[in-house]
Amino acid sequence: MTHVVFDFPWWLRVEHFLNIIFVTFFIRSGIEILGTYPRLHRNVHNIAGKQWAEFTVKSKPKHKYYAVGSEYENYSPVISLPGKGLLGLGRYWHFIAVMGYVTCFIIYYVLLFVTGQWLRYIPPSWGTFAQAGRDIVTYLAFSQPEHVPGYPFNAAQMMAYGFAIFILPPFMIITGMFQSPAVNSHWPKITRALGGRQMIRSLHWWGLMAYLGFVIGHVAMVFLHGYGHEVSKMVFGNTESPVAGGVIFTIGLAFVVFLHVWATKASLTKPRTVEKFHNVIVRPLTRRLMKLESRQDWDPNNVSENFRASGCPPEIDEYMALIVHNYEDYYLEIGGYVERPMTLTLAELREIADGYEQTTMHNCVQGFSSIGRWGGVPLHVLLDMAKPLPGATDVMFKSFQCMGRDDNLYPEGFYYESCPMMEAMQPQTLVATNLNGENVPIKNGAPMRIRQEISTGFRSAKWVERIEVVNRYDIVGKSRGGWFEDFDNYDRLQMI
Ligand SMILES: Nc1nc2c(c(=O)[nH]1)N[C@H]1C(S)=C(S)[C@@H](COP(=O)(O)O)O[C@H]1N2
Ligand SMILES: [Mo]
Repeated sequence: MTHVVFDFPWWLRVEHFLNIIFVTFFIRSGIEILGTYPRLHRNVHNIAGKQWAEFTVKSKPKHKYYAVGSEYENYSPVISLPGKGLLGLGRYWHFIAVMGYVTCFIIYYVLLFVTGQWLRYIPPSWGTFAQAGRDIVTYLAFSQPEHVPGYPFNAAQMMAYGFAIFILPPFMIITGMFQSPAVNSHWPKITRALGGRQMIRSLHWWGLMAYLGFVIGHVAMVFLHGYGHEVSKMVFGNTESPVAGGVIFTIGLAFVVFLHVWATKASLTKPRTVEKFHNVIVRPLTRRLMKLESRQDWDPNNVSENFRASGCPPEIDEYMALIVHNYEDYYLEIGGYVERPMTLTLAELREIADGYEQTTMHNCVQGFSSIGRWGGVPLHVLLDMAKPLPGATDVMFKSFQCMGRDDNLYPEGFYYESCPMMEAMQPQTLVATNLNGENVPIKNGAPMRIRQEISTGFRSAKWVERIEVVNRYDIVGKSRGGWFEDFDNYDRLQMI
């Protein structure tokens, strides 16, 4: 392998340019995502006041219940993509970038190994590590360290590039993946081994810091070594035409800036276009993730003392009357595209449940988590009783909660959600009547709420009145299959 000439082949230059696009999109959309729950915790229970970092000056709303969006931090669109607390769109861009980045990276890794170019990042001896330290001192004295003999850069650069190419990307992919409810519910042991949901989120944030540090250091180095000279290596593969190289590279950077401005503007003015683009690129992945079964086995004795609630309980008379009469008049309707429509009282549901419980982790799309021991009937059991007709594709859930009235951030209409039949048939998709051995509390969806354990929290409809099997869901509401899908651009297949 020693015969490999460490040059800058065309594929490496292309990858470098694509990386500028992906990494900057990751950083900006990542900041948007961080802003919707601008606190970092270590503990999966997110105990209030125990955060180790906070990126907001807003205090938490004082009211006992508050609208889901009221703790969002609205960062400026200059910093975050797209800014203004638009979590749904920030997530679209983050995951579009994931698909592009991972694809390119796989190709890039293969080429690095096939061509032997990967060896350029492998220190020739232990002495290279000490040399890297001395190089940093040299830089601090505003001089340039010598190249490692036979390599295209000095020891400090070798370390920094090696870290950015072989350590940081897998670290970000793993800590990113295990924030996906489909992934962490399928591999709960690995999730715990990595330190738990909030630790993983915090580690992903440290990765963001490492990327920011790398980008700042890398750009500073380029200027220190001479802009045209350095960037022409990434244009022509050599330093022979620093002026032309500098001009072409600058045009490339202007194109990256243009992409960011376009993405930000499109998100703010034409969210539907971004949504369609996202669905084409990302849904092949989320559809696959839907096949991962939730097999969560969290410790039933270590549930969250305060299972954090999102959203304001219904205030309509019908629901109030149910509470006053201790839910004795409640019955769940299961109907629609089924052979045998049914109504079931709470007592009947509990009889069918026969003590069934599952201890699972709640993943709010904003980023917080809780652990609860839920009791109830797996939805597939009820569907087997109701017998969906051939051609049934989805299951819809209608809530008692009237959003315009109860959650003042939204227009008039009842909260609803839906899921594809495959998700409805998942072993841990639950019609939940109990939380931690008690009736489900009002704040968490009394008397019955759905648990969609492979998806983010908003898909688990609370205060559910009716379950309807359908052969199409897009004729309800604004056609996207759920309240937050319709109003906040959250994806219906929110498995990540
Ligand atoms: N009807 C209704 N269901 C809802 C919501 C809501 O506002 N209304 N919020 C969703 C969101 S965003 C989350 S994170 C979970 C929160 O469940 P919890 O309150 O039990 O934590 O409920 C989901 N189900
Ligand atoms: Mo949520």
